[in-house]
Amino acid sequence: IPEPLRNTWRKHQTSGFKDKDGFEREVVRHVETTLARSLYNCDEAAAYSATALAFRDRLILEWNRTQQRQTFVDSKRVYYLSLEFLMGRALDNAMLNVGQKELAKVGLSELGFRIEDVIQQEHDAALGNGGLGRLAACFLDSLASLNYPAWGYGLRYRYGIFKQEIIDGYQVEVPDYWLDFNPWEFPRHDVTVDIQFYGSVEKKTNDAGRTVCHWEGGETVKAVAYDMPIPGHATPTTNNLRLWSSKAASGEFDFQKFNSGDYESSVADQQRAETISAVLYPNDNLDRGKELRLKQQYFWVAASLYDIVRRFKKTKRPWNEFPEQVAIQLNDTHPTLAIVELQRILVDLEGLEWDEAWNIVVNTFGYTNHTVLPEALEKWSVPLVQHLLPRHLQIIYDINLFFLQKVERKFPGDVQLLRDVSIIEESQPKMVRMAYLAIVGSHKVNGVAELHSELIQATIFKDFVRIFGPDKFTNVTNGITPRRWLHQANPRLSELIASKTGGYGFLKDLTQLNQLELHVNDKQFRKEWAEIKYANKVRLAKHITATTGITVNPTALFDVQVKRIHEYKRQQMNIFGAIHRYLTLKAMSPEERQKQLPRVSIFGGKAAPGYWMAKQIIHLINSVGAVINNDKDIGDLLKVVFVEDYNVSKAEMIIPASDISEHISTAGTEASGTSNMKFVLNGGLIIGTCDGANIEITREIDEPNIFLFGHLSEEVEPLRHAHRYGAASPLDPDLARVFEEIEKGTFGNPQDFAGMISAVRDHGDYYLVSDDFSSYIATHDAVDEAYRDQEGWITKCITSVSRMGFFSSDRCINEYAEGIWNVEPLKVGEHAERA
Ligand code: T68
Repeated sequence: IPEPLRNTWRKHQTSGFKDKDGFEREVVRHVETTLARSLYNCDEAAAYSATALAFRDRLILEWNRTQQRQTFVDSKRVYYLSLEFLMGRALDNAMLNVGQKELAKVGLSELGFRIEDVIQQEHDAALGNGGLGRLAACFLDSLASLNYPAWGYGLRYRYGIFKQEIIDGYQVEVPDYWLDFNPWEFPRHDVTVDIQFYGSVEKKTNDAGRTVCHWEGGETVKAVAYDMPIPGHATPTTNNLRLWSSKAASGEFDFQKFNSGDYESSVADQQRAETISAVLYPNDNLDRGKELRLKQQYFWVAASLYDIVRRFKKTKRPWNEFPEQVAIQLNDTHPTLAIVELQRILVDLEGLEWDEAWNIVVNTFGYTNHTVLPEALEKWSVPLVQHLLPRHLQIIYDINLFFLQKVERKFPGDVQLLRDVSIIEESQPKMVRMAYLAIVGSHKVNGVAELHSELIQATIFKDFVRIFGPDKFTNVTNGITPRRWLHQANPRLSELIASKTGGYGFLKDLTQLNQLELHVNDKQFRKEWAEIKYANKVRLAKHITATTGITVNPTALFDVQVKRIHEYKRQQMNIFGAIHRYLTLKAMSPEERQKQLPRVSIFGGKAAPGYWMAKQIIHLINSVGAVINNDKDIGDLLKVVFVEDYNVSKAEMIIPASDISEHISTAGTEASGTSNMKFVLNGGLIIGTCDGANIEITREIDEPNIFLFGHLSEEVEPLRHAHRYGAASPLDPDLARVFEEIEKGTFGNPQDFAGMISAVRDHGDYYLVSDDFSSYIATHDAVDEAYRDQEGWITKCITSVSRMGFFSSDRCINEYAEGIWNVEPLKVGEHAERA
């Protein structure tokens, strides 16, 4: 727009509602015009839609300004590539982050609605499986809150993680179609990228006499951008999450085929293209190597890189400045093809020399590893990659060749080493080892908790530490956003903390929580603390009764394990422990029983649809619940509850209601865990193994405030070895008693649970359930003891919360920014005017 006309624009620029009246006006306007409804038929769903649209309008204006500012300043940007973003609900978060929740609460009530009910209308954005996807969401919140110029890139799945129903004690999966009404996304039909698959590679000589590779033929699919604004907390910065959706390249079905009567195949192409972004793979910590998954990965990576490169090229800078302008973080190996794709762009399309290009690539990428479990390490079959991405396979072979030459120079004659570190595994068929490719193509590799980072350097990546030296490998312990996981999930606790720490500053600097320790003996404060926990438990108890029909006593100890169901996380040990408790109670006299502490054992989590053992665990939990919960001898002393369809919004209700939560993975298997941090931050204690971030939590809050048990990670391999070669210790007697009861049929057909039992008793007990069982049971007895002393318990809770400052994702993002990305936050005030 020419300068003389810009005044007209400036005169009419809006900034969204400013006060309660303005908010109400916007809601009414959206109800009446956007939704075409009126005060006579505005239900809670419509109230939600209109409120969301009112906030969206505000966000989008800030979003625009943020993008203008970032373009104007043109400093280095961070791109976070993740196949999963487990965002949960957006409205509450948006209201809190822009600081307008109170206003909306009053406004909605004047319009006839309770804000809590309106918030509950929103469908979770569930584009992730578990910890990895939720971590990406916390990172986006921190990046925006700290004013980093950052974008997330992901896939816009039409179906997120399935909805779980429990029918007759079994998990049933129901599709999660979440896009019916999604006010938080902006389709950018003008931002599209054509993505190529299949075809072949031709070598040609260009005018300069240089051989260049042309990737030709094959099929093309269109990527369409959908943007979601990511508001920072108490800052105008509103970053962008760009999700790609797939469409047929022509955009329409084939009219020629249609006219000639070939109706089916005329729509088939379109459907095939749309399949790419149709559904999230529901496996966590498991790699299945499916072609469609590889297609998803390349589709997303190629579209994102095209976008990033396009943005860089607009600045007209020389290519060697690319790593000074762009940092790309790979969330696990899922986006590793980005390394290959950038090398392809630079060499094949931009004409750079291999070495110059490779230097740029390596300095651009960082890789985060999230697991040591061998079944989760991604590998793609060479024939599959050859077929789908022929040019990329050539580049991977070249990367490998130059890498192995380097290894050979450093360790001459070590053929075994060459075989061990080769990006190509010499198996049948040959496989591309994505983690190795990610290491070779990145300048930094990090694990997600101290123990985990040590383990990857000592085990799966040890040869790479020898080759590249230790400086390439680092640790960034995970964190969580206190905005969602304290302020939003537990508003009363947040308010109480604010009253003792001089306001809400702790939400932006979580170390300020340490001031709470000064008040640990303040009677009134402790009383309010306990009341809040109780109120949160009452709320959860109501939800449990409403959804399962089970009544639970909110004064009982709430013992919670909510996370994906996986053998390594050992929900089976937890339910065996509950059976043991039941048998112990049954064996007592009624008088003795009455002295026991009442407990509610709460489970929640999804099993991957193809993970038979995990489904058996869910079935056992429900079957045990059905017996115990109806046993008159037991009454309130023990209840076993499975909360259906655990997701982010359920977590926001469950976590604040926990007294003790379980983080009991076999030592060395849980990379970090992040819910452990959420539970402690919400005034719950934890029982756990010396694994992942539990170790650092212990260091921060101190041993007396955590219930640790079980074998240490260095003991795990020797024990497994002993199991395998016969020298194993016999089955734990208490566990044997539990198995006996299951096999007697007390909890239904024993055949249904035979697999779980034989995994422990007959197949080497890989996850050491029997080895850890006695210390697990003894530690639960210690939990009971500690809980009886309510005053002592509250002291532990307050002390722990006050020491949790380290686990903010803000700290974590600052570590990435300094140690890996070399980026700085934008000073918002300073540049806002100029832009
Ligand atoms: C989790 N990983 C780790 N993976 O298990 C957890 N995997 O310890 C850690 O705290 C968290 O990452 C964040 O670092 C996962 O959640 C997956 O969900 C996943 C998904 C697809 C393929 C493999």
